[in-house]
Amino acid sequence: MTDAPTFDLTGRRVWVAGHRGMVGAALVRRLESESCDVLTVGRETLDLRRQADVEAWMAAEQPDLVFVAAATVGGILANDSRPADFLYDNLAIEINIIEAARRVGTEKLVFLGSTCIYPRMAPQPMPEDALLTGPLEETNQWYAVAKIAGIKLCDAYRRQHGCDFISAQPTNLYGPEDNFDLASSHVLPALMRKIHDAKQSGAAAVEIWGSGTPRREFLYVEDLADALVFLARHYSAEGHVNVGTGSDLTILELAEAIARTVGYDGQFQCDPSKPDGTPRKLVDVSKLTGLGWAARTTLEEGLARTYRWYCDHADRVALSTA
Ligand code: GFB
Repeated sequence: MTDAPTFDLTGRRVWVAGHRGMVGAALVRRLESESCDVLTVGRETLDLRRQADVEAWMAAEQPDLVFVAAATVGGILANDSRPADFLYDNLAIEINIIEAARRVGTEKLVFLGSTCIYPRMAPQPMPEDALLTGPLEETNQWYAVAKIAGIKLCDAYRRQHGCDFISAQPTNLYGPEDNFDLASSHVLPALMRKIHDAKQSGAAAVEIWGSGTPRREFLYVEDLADALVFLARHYSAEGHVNVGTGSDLTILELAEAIARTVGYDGQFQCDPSKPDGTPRKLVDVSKLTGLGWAARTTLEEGLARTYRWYCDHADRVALSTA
């Protein structure tokens, strides 16, 4: 059974940093069912990489709870080709928000990690204490180093300043508002778009990057948003908490599942010139289930909902990536 909340959301000012991204947008939708005031600010008003601006905005807005869902993110090729952006932007965003939260007396802060923080050859499923036990995957080490620093900042601020700052560590995510740009997206939206286009054009085959054999775990973003609200309420300790479904599949199996959702019966062709990345990254969710939370959305349901969103927004997606 879940313990009584350590943080009550009622009447609180809750800042979702990064509300236009997939995770932030899902958090804003999830918080609509809570009696709290949700704060958001667009990047045209506040550049989170500018420390003085972040401090001034937070001092004026006085959030009680902050979700750090803002980040420079992308799939395997984006990570590999823009190492400076992935390292600098993410370090800057997290140090600015975390330090400003301490200065203005924010009561609670929830930071988000990423599965690439774990060593490339971590034991599977990956427990929280696998962190920093071995070398990182090359393709996304820059993003990983920034995210590890954010987790450690939360722990350091708890130890030195007594701040109630916690970290959640989500597995690969998907859902409405995902990035469907083929050059910078993660695998799931990329394959959904490619398979949709192949169905429309009657193409006989769809290209899959790499060997199709790496295994990945996929969490529907609305489940993540629910887990983050749960952790904000119930978790108050040093050390991050994995958030996942507890099961994974190969990239080729994912492509087949998306093809069933889309209604495509063509073939898949692997392109070995593209990187595979980490062979497997399934997170161990026993810490989170022990706290009383488990994912609810099956991959089949999540794919169906995401595909419905994609079809409803296909014009916007096409325009934004032209
Ligand atoms: O999702 P993804 O880009 O990143 O790729 P990671 C996962 C796997 O899918 C890799 C393969 O083996 C890709 O080669 N794949 C097959 C494709 N077809 C495609 C395609 O059309 N597009 C893409 N993007 N992949 C990311 C990290 O790692 O995961 C980030 O780079 C972050 O830093 C994120 O941690 C959660 O799962 O390998």
